[in-house]
Amino acid sequence: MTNLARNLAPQAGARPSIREMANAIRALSMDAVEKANSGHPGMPMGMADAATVLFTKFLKFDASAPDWPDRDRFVLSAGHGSMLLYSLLYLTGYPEMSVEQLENFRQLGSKTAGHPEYHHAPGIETTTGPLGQGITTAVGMAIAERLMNARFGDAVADHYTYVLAGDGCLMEGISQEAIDLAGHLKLNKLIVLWDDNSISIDGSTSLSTSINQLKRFEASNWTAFRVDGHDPAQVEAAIAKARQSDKPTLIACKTIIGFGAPNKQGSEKTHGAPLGKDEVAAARIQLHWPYPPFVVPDQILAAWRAFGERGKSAHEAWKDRLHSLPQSERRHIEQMLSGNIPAVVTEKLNAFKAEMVAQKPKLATRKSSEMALQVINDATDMTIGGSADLTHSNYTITKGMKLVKPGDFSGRYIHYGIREHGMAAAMNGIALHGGFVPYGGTFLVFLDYMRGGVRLSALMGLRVIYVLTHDSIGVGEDGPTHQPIEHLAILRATPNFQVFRPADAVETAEAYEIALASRKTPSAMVLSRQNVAAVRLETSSENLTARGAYILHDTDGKRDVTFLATGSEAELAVAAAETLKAEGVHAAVVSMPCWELFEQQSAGYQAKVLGTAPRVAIEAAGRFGWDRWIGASGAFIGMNGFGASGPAAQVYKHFGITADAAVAAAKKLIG
Ligand SMILES: Cc1ncc(C[n+]2csc(CCOP(=O)(O)OP(=O)(O)O)c2C)c(N)n1
Repeated sequence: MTNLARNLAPQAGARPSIREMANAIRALSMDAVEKANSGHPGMPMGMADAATVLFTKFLKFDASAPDWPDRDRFVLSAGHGSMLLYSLLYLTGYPEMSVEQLENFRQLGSKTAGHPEYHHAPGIETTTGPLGQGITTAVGMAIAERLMNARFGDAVADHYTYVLAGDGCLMEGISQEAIDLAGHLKLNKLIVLWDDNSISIDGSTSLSTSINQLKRFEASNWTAFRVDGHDPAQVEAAIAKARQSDKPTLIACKTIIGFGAPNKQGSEKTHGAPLGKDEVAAARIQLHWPYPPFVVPDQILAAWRAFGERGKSAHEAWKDRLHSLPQSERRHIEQMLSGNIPAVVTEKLNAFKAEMVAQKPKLATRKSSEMALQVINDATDMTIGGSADLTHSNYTITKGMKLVKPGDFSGRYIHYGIREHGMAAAMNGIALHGGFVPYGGTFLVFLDYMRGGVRLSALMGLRVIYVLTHDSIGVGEDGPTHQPIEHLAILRATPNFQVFRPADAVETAEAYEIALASRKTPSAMVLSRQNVAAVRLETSSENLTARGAYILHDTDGKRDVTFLATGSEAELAVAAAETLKAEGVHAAVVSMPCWELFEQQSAGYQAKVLGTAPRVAIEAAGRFGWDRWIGASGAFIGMNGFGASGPAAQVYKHFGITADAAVAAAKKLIG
């Protein structure tokens, strides 16, 4: 140890202060950013004191068991400050977060990605980085906690959800959706620590906002107050008070960004760039932190590690409580927490499929979806339904479903309000929390309003089911603002996302079966407003939708042309094939409810289904993406631009999406 180090080090034997423990976060953060030559030191340095209070005085966690279901959740909504989280995970002794990981901050293959990524390391509760997502995801987590609590009581579920959010999170529009919903539902176990440093990338927040955040939160039915974020006693008192509130709480922590960097603190210069060698050296002196980069003195590390173990007894007590429950209740809880859907759901869906094959109903697929959901919701209590104020258009509520209400979480249907983006992120939170499978509805066209959340469902690999009705120009009179054209393409372009556009009730039931079994992939059910004819007329023991595409209507050996169709256009393809048959032309129809699953089939299966004859694709949406299936010589019947307002049948005709057009296109190809 150098002389300087000796002079500045904490007294041997003395218990490190909150400030000394917080300085470990500051030093690790500035050193990691410096080594990576990229990253954001300002936020971790500014919020280190408040985070230290939270982790050492309140947060219920057991670092050796990061997945303990009743742990408190900590969501770093200001994901750019990822080094704050990585430092805390290292200091408290979470598995996999070694000092080497901190040294490899932002490097390829490390667990310490630029922004926290779910699955990269235990203790990272959610992926954050797109500002505003974290706080909204946390609302979903807090809802899930209350849902579990309402079912099984405090003995099983009784934890807080803490969020660290910055100015950016609170400026994003999605945060209003989150705040409004959380306040309305009285999510009193949700506590947000706001890094109230008045700085964002461009400089002072006064460049772009004059809002009174405390009043904004209060107006949304929150408790809200301001403290000095560098005064541990004030932060501690505030969190203690928040935990007693019967509403969610905002604690504005007035902080100095980059606290400890003597020449740069308080300025946007610390937000997203390394401090530089000289400033790091100056900060070491300012913070009384004489140790080399990435070295935390034993005494301070030991204190942190002790806090990492403090929750063990609470964890053990939770396990004991679980084990002392009646066996059937315990099994029920364990099954929900395992995430496995009970086998009875598939059995009931199979029976439903058989019924639909027998009845051959002409139904809108949104209606088929409602019927499938009825079967599912009756067979398992794991599903949590909802809609962004389109319940009776999306058909997402089923008989017997009770509503989730302010302060009453015994129900299982959420009126998310007109908040598509908030709904998507909240569903991510419900899925991340565990115990439940969320599904939520809106019109397909409003996918645009929730893409940020949808993308994170896919990136994180969450089982979230989007029920997206009114899926084409078949919407009719509502006109082009409500007629999705490009939305299937963007969904299909999203990695790790299953897009189902079922053709009838049987395919709809099959799609739900797959979506429920897809533990690490979100799904969209893209559903028609208008009635469609049944196309699956024969019983099949196999889930054909699981193939992604299959021959719906075969020829007798010879094939002159192949129609590829999805959803409401499958019946047009079948009609076209029948017309052609009468004229001696052999046309096969391939139903393609899920491209992503078809891509996963063997080359042999794909070749058999697609055949070698010319292909005509029919889908009442834009062409983007179809060329890969129809090939260079194929034809596409669909939309070239935006739709138009008018009765659905007339709009279809107007845009030339008809069986006759399919027949004509086929004949032209065959020559
Ligand atoms: C949706 C979204 N828009 C923009 C960004 C880019 N961005 C990252 S941090 C930041 C500023 C955030 O300011 P603040 O929350 O005050 O963070 P601080 O400067 O205090 O670290 C911006 C604009 C982003 N990550 N996400």
